[in-house]
Amino acid sequence: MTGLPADDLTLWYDRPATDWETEALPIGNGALGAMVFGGTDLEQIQFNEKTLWTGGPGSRQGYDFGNWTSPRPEAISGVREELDRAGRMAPEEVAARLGQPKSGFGAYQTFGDLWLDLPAGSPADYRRELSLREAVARVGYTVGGVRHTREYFASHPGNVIVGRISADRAGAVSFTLRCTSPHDDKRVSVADGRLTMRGALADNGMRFEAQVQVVVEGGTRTDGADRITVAEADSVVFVLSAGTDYALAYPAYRGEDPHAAVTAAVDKAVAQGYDALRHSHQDDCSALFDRVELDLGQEIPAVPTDRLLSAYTGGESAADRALEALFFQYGRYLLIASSRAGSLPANLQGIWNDSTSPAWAGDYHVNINLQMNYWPAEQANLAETARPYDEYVEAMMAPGRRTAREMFGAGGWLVHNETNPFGFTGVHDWATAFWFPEAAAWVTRDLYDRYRFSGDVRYLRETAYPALKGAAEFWLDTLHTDPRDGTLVVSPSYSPEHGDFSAGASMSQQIVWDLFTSAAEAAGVLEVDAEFRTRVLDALERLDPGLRIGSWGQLQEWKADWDEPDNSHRHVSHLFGLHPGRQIVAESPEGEAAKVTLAARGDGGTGWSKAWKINFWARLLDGDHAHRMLSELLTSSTLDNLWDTHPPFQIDGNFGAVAGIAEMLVQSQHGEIHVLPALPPAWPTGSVRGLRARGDVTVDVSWRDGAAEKITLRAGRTGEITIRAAGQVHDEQGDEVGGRRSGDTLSWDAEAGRSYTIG
Ligand code: FUC
Repeated sequence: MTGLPADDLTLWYDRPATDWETEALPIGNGALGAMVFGGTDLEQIQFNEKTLWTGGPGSRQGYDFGNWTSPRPEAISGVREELDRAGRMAPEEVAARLGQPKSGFGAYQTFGDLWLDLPAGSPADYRRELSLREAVARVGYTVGGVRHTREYFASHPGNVIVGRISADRAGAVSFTLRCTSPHDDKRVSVADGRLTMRGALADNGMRFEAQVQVVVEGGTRTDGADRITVAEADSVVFVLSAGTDYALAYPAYRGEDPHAAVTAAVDKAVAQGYDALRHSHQDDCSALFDRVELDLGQEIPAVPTDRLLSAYTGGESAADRALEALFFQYGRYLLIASSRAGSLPANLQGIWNDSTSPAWAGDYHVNINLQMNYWPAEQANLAETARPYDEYVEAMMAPGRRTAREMFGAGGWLVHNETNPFGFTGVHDWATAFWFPEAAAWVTRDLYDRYRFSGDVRYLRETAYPALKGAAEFWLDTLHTDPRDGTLVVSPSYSPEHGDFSAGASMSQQIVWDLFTSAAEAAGVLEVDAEFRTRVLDALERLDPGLRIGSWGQLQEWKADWDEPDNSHRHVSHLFGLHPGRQIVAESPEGEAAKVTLAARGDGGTGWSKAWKINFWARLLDGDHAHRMLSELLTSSTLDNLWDTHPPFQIDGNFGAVAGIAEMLVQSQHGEIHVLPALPPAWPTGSVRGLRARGDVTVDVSWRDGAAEKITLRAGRTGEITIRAAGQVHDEQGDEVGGRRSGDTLSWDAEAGRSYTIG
C-alpha cells in the first residue's frame, strides 16, 4: 500500500503515535534527536539536543562534583576497620558515614516540540514508518484523493533535523508551524521564515537556542509573531538546528553562545537544499549501517511492527526471525542515531527525552548502563560511535583525580555509581547505589578492549592508556590487605545495588583484575612505564581474584558465602569476569559455577538485565538459553516502537541485546576467534556479514543445519590470526595458507587487506 518503500528493515505502523514512550519513532544524529508522532491534524516532533542539562557549575542547588563538602579524614578507613572486624555492614550505615545528599546533579532536559497544525480531514491508507537503512521517518496518508507525505531525518554532516512536507497534487500543502518548550526563560521570534527559540535554563543559566527555517515551494508563507503559516504550497522543507553553550571542559563546562553555530548550520543546510542534504545523510548512514547484514532465515510478514511484536513467541516462525533480525539492526541504528563524534555519549535514553525530570535524570549510570550502551560498538562494526564514550571518559579524569585525592587521599582517578556531563565523580547518599569506586576501572578497561579490537597502537597510546593508567594508580594506592588471608581487596566494597557492604565483593575484585591485566598488557605493548608495570603485576599476584565457588555450586557474589539460591536480583555483578570481562572461561569450574548462579537468578529482570543474560549465556556457549533470554526481552521488556523498557524506556537493553546476538555468532575475548560459539537451534540456517573480532578481523559466516558452511575472515592488519575451527585456511585464490594447528585452534600469519576462508 501507499507507495512508500518497505523492506525487512523498516518499522511501520498503521496509525499515528499518541504516546511518546511506546509509539513515537526516533531519529537522531548524535547531537540532535527527535521523536516523530505522525499525526494527521496535528503533527508533533519532540526534539532534543544532547547537552541541555540542568545542574553542574552555576546550579541553584550548589554543585561540588559530588565531592564531600567538608573533609572526613578517617571516614573511609573507619568503615574499612569496621569491615575487617565485623565482615559486613548495612548499606544505610555506610551511606550515613560516606554519603551526602546529591546537590546540583541536574537532569537531561527535553528541548521542546515542533508542532504542525494541519487541515482537518478524514485520512485513509495511513502509514508511519522508520526505515533503518535510510535513517528516515515517514508519514503518509490520503485525504480527499490527495496523498500527503512527510519525511524526516537527522543529518550528522549538517547537524540539522530536516523535514519535507509534500503532496501529490500541486498547492495541497498547508499548515502552521510553531515551537514550544517547557523552559520558562525563553523567547520565540520569527523573521524571514525562520523561527528562533532562545533562552537560558533557570537552574544553571545554560543558554540554548533552536532555529527552524521554513522553505516553501509554491504557495505562500506568512510569518506570525511566534509561528509560520504556509498556505497552498506544493511542498515545504524545514531545517532545524539547536545547541547550547555547554562544553565538555572541566571545571566550568561552558563554551560559546550557541547562536553562531546554530545559525551557520541552518544557513548552510538551507543553501544546500533538500536533495543534497538527503544524499549526504544517506552516504553518512550507509557507510556505518550497511557494514553488517544479518540473515536468520527471516521473512517479514505484511503486518505492522506492533503486531509483529505481539505475535512473537520466540518459536520457529520466519516472522519471529524477522523481528529478531530487525531488533538487532534497530539497535545498531539507535547507536548510530544517538552517538556520533562531537557530542556526549548515549545516555540512559540515548538522546531521546520528552521530560524535564526523566527517570534517573537520563544520566550516565556507570555501574553497568553506560558501559552496556557501548558493548555493540566494536562487535557490530560501529567503532566510530564510541568516540563520544572515549572523550567522555577522558574528560572525567580531571574531576576524578580531585575526588581520588580528596576522598581517598589517593593518586589516579575514579568515578562512582553515576555521573552527569559536569564531571560528577563523587557520591550521593542513596544507600544501595552511592558507592561504586570501581566504575573508572570498568570504563577504562572498555577502552583497552577497543584497542584489542582495532589493534590501533596510537589509540592505545593517546586515549586508552592514560585513562587506564590513572585508574590503575588509584587502585594501587587504595587496595587493602585483608587481615584474614593477606590478599589485596577492595574495601569498602559493594556489589551493585545488592546486599551488604563487605571487603572484596567478587565484582570489585574481578574489575580490578581486569584493569590490572589490561594496564600491564598495555604498558607492555607500548614499552613504557616498566616500574609501574611491575607494581601492577605484583599487585595482581596478591589480588584476590574474586572467583569462589560456594556451597551450592554457585559463583559467589561476595568473598563470604552469603548467596541465597532463591534470590533473583537483576544485577548479576559477580559474573563480570564472564562478560564483559575475560577472566572466566566457559567449560571451566568457574564457568560451570556461573551457570549455577545464572540458573538460580532466573530469566526475569529489567530489560537491561535480560540483555546482559543473553551475553552471559552466549559466553557460556549455551545458544539455546541465550536465545531464550532474547525472547524474554522481546516478549516482556520491549515496547511497540521496539525500545527496551526497564520500565520505563531505557536504551541499554537495546544495545545489550545487539551485543548479545553478536556474542552468539562471534567471540574473541580469549585470544582466539570463535565463530558460531552459541548458535541456537532456533537459527538453524543463516548468515552474517561484517561482525568484528579482536585483532582487527572482520568476520562473515554462513551456516546450515546448525553448522558453519563458509567462514571468511578479512584481516585489517598484518599479524597472526588464531581461530577455533576444524579444517584448513585458504587465501582468496583458494591456495592453502600454512596454518599451524594446536588442538582445536588454527593459527596463521595474515596479511593486511587479505581475506581468508576456513574449511
Ligand atoms: C542501575 C540499575 C537500575 C537502573 C539504573 C538506571 O542502578 O540497577 O535498574 O537501570 O541503573
